[in-house]
Amino acid sequence: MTRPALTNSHWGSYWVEVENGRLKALRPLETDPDPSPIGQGMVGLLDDPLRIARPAIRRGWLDHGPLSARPAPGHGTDRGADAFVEVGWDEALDMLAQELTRVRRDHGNQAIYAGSYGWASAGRFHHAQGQLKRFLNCIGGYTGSVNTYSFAAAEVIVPHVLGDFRGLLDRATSWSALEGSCELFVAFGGLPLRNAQISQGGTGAHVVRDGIAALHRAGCQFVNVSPMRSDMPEGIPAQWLAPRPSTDAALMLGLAHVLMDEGLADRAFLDRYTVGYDSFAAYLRGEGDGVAKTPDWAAAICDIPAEEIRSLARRMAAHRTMIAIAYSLTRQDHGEQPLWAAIALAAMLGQIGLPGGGIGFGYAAMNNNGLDRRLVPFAALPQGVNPVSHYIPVARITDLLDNPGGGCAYDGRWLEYPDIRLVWWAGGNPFHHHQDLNRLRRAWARPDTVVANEWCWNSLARHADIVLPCTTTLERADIALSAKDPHITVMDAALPPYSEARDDHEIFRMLAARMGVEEAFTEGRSAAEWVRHLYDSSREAAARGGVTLPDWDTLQTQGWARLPTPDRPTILMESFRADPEARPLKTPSGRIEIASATVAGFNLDDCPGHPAWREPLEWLGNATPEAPLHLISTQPATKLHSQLDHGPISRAARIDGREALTMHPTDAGARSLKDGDTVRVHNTRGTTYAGLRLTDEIRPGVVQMSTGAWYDPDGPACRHGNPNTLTPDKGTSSLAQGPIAHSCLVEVSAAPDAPVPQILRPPVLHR
Ligand SMILES: Nc1nc2c(c(=O)[nH]1)N[C@H]1C(S)=C(S)[C@@H](COP(=O)(O)OP(=O)(O)OC[C@H]3O[C@@H](n4cnc5c(=O)[nH]c(N)nc54)[C@H](O)[C@@H]3O)O[C@H]1N2
Ligand SMILES: Nc1nc2c(c(=O)[nH]1)N[C@H]1C(S)=C(S)[C@@H](COP(=O)(O)OP(=O)(O)OC[C@H]3O[C@@H](n4cnc5c(=O)[nH]c(N)nc54)[C@H](O)[C@@H]3O)O[C@H]1N2
Ligand SMILES: [Mo]
Repeated sequence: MTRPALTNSHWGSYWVEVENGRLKALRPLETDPDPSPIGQGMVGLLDDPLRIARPAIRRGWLDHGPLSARPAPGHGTDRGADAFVEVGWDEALDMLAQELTRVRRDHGNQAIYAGSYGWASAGRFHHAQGQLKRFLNCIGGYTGSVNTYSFAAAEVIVPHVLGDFRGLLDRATSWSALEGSCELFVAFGGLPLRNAQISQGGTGAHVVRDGIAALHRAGCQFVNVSPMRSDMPEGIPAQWLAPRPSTDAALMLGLAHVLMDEGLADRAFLDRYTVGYDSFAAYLRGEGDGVAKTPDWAAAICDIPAEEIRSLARRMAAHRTMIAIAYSLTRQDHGEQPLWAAIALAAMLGQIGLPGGGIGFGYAAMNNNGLDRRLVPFAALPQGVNPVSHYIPVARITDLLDNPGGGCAYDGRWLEYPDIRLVWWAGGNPFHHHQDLNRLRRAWARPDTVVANEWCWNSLARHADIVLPCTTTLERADIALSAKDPHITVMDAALPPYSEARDDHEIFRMLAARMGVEEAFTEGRSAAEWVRHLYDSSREAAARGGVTLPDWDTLQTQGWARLPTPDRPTILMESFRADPEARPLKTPSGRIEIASATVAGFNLDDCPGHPAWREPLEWLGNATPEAPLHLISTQPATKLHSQLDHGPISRAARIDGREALTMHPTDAGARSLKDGDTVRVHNTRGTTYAGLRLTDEIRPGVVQMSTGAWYDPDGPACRHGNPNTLTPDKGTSSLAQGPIAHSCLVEVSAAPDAPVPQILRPPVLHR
């Protein structure tokens, strides 16, 4: 190979520089106008002391066998606190095969939970969850999960309203369609560029900074509706409206009331393209509950002056307006409502389907929302068929483990929780992503066995019984084929696997051989043959859609290629607007359902049949002296979730080795706290320690922490700054059951004697 090694990641494509067998640097691909520094966070990590070198078994599990993990009355397990014993691959896989056989025989396959939610790594073939699920389907299946932590509420409500969710997400009105036509961009949750560093499945070019700048140059005005002023890029002037967190639905209802009241709603659009406006309007007038949703009513909830609400509604009606909703608005209690209310508001403006107007979801949440791209159905590793019918909404994991035989309501159904005996995670980190980690940790003691495929000793690996060390993307050959990005990139094996680490695929192949299903699992292909097969099938699928991809050899020589841009900029729901009879939505009515008879028919008090205000579990409207501040836990600027938290980029942003907590100087003054202090952030669920950062770019009464600090438990506290020791573990509603991390009250106090973080030291390992 004459070209340097290339790699791709969720944070971009890089040329890989290796020196003396070690990763030296990652140089961004030359096509990237705005590369992310996150990639450099990998340097030094591939062979550092936190790398998992050999299979490891938790001491207690090894000594006493799986059933010992079940807590006897009066004492729990040491899962998460125990030492580990390193063993050879044969020993580890023999024990695991025996345990799988026992669990299946005694309890059935539904006793295996392998929802295994998480972002793993880019790469079409070496996708950890895909490999895990394919393997488990070869031996009779597993209990799985549906929806995401990102926007579960949207995934469930939007199909009732617009007939589809994912398909619409992929057809978001593009930056180029907005440029020159959008006059007013109202961004609920802002446009935080730090989040646009990420592109699921990889990217060759970060375009959001330029997209926003081009709109600004074309005369577009921005409104940043967010508790944080810094949610707008520097240099882009924006009106800042800072509502109380978790009250956007009320603000939107107030805006809708103005449109209705002042005759600004587009009746022709509502009549032709929507159903249910009349019952929504009756709710706005307060016909059922006696409460009119006026701007004054909204102002009392969201704390934006009523006059500002009126003036914004009039501006929205007078201009071509894009209503943009950050994903974060759906990760709060009743997270179904802000998005549904925003769709109703956009329908009242009558601009859906026009360039520059309508509704958008997740601009700047990731790089790939707002790209013009061909939607090619790339091939993925087939997962086979799962014979187990049990599943959970993904964020109900603690309830599942805690409450066998119980269940939950979900989208008009009742889901029963099976009795889980074995939990398996590959490519996700529940001790990063789940809420109320102290509660998860207690429930996590219940299963007999926990298995994790990981590459570093993070909080997931430390909470497992059987730890299987996997390779990183830089140690295996793959290909990045993201349906969300126009770039196709070769991912080279730039380095040999570290120590005894194996590819996830190879780990499952070795297990499949022990379980008598190797042929079914591999279909006779090696890993290299699979990568080639997925590429060739994808190339054929693309050709059928009129898109020519380079042949394998050409791609390997060039390293990367870019799909041609579509002829016309993408406009969400353009074809529906052009001909709603010929191209109806996939809703029962074929139209936008401002009110949904289906949702109304579920009879859920926490999610009625039209957008509505429901008081969140925790918000500034019910703050207490014990928990007077609203904590939002946003995405981290220096990494992707918990990935690379132990690397140089993430560590450089720490304050005394802990995550930062952002606070307004007024709130700090009231507590005699100053910038740089170590603080204790606490509520009844738990505590986390943090370093204080003062800024006037945050609404007083609101504090902010980024997610991703490796959970470092010390009793109910996290020494390191993981906000999920504080967040509540409740579903958005009995419709979607999504996570509600952004609805959380806390108090902040000085903590001069805070414990020193321990998690960046490797665990105790015996041989
Ligand atoms: N408080 C709060 N909590 C949140 C959020 C919030 O806003 N606030 N946001 C939520 C959201 S939107 C999300 S999507 C989740 C994200 O939660 P996750 O996706 O679970 O978080 P990651 O840290 O990305 O986890 C990926 C894991 O995969 C591992 N990994 C990487 N490559 C490989 C591989 O090749 N093989 C294997 N086996 N493993 C690999 C990494 O080491 C890492 O542990 O967090 C959620 N949690
Ligand atoms: N660098 C980086 N980028 C990422 C990720 C990462 O880990 N690191 N994760 C990726 C993933 S998986 C996802 S799902 C997306 C998530 O994308 P989002 O969910 O949009 O991201 P957040 O950072 O949680 O929230 C965005 C902003 O919403 C504001 N906000 C919070 N609560 C409220 C509220 O109640 N009302 C209003 N109006 N605003 C509020 C906060 O100020 C915050 O800065 O990000 C992706 N991008
Ligand atoms: Mo996410």
